Amino acid sequence: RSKQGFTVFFTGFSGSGKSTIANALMVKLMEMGGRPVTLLDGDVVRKNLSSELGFSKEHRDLNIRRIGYVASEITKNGGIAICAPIAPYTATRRAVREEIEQYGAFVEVHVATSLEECERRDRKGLYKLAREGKIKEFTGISDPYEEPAHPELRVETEGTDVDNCAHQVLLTLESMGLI
Ligand code: GGZ
Repeated sequence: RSKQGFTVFFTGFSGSGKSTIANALMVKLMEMGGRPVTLLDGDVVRKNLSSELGFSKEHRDLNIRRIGYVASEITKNGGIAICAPIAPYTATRRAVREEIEQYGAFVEVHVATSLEECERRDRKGLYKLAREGKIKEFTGISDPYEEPAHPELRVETEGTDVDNCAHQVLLTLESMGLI
């Protein structure tokens, strides 16, 4: 029945709310029981798996491929992987999708908070530093973000709270027969 593993792959700007929604989703999925849930958050992966990498296209791609590999192993073994990197490149996201779809479902969720809103919030002060040129190759400011054309779900965070966004992901998983 619903024993297939799957990966929920969030993508969006820094400060878009990916981590917050991913965490809320993790809690909901854990409460439901059943399959083990693993969160591969951007910062945590950068610290533990990709500490030598910077933010060039090559390094971002390598980072995403590593996340994709770990998520594919989790998916293969019937678990749930939740990934929350920026993942700015369409081709790299597609490669990860193809790798994971060999073993289970890939659910791409675009956290569609606008750049203007992320910069307005500037939770970590990084946009300010990027504008001042103190952080180079910053996504949205001095580096590209290729918006997903056909994600399984796009969530708007402006005017929608975290719990509602996480709930929308659950509804998508349900409609795909995954939970
Ligand atoms: C984008 C950067 C950069 C640059 C540091 N560009 O809000 P945060 O701080 O915690 O999330 C961002 C994180 C992005 O790492 P990812 O592994 O998700 O990126 S990618 O998927 O592109 O590999 C931000 C911080 O690292 N950060 N410098 N130049 N974000």
